[in-house]
Amino acid sequence: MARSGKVTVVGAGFYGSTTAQRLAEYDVFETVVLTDIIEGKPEGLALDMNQSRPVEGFETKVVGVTTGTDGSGYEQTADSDIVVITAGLPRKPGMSRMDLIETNAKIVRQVAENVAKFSPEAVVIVVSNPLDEMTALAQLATGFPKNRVIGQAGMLDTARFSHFVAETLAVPVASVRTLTLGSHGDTMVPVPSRCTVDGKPLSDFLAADKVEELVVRTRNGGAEVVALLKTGSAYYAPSAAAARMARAVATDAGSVVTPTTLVSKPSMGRDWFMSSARPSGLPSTMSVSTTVLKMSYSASR
Ligand code: 2OP
Repeated sequence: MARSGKVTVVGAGFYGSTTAQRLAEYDVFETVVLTDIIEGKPEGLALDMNQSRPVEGFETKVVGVTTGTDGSGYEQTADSDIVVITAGLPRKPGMSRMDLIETNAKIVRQVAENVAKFSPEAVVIVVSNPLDEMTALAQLATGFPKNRVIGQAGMLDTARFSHFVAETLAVPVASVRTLTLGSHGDTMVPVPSRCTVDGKPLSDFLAADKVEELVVRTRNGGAEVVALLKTGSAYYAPSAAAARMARAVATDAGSVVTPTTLVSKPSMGRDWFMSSARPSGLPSTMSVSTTVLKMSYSASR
């Protein structure tokens, strides 16, 4: 099988390392680079993942790189086709994603500048929180065209909605289709009217108050995990979504995802970051869907 391309995952916490692992196990990339500022951590995790190759049966090479805040180490990420930015602090119980904005903005800005310097042609997928704002910041700091800086949130939030519906109805998750739009935060918009089970409307199976419970649980899906973990936030579902988006971009899969991206609305006099439904594949082919419901960020404020 032909493998091609280089994908870099910035940040080797649970989110970043599980994303790197999933990307490596897809076995479609030549190289997965995992970076972190904690000396030895990305190298150790990369070695560990590489040692799993005979068992899992993948040939992709994982490279771990310690980076410095001065940009040292980034040369090993050079010419990445895709960069997934997971760097930054996760939430603690009781925190909103917005509580992370000051700390994570400094980190994401510095990472984005180094990404722009060393991988000027990359597609950037941002997962750091607060997601919509960090995606906007990364687009501004890289100076990349808007269709090359996308945030991962809608796919995760949609997956959570689908899981809750499938679990509630005790049906296979594969029979459920849902859609979640809007910001990756309190103004998230799960869309029950777009939810089907075996092709039939969700309202055929659940009363409106039950549907509303699932909507609220989806909106709080990340916080529910944070409250249980006590330290750190979710990473299995988030990394599944981030890795799937990276693979969709790399393979031009034509799948439908809901990225957060800058959508210019000249008639409104400002630009917005939002999650919207659109075909994936190469971001340059993306077009704004009319199903966009909620706008979450003004980059020109
Ligand atoms: C979540 O919702 C980490 O923001 C991510 O779990």
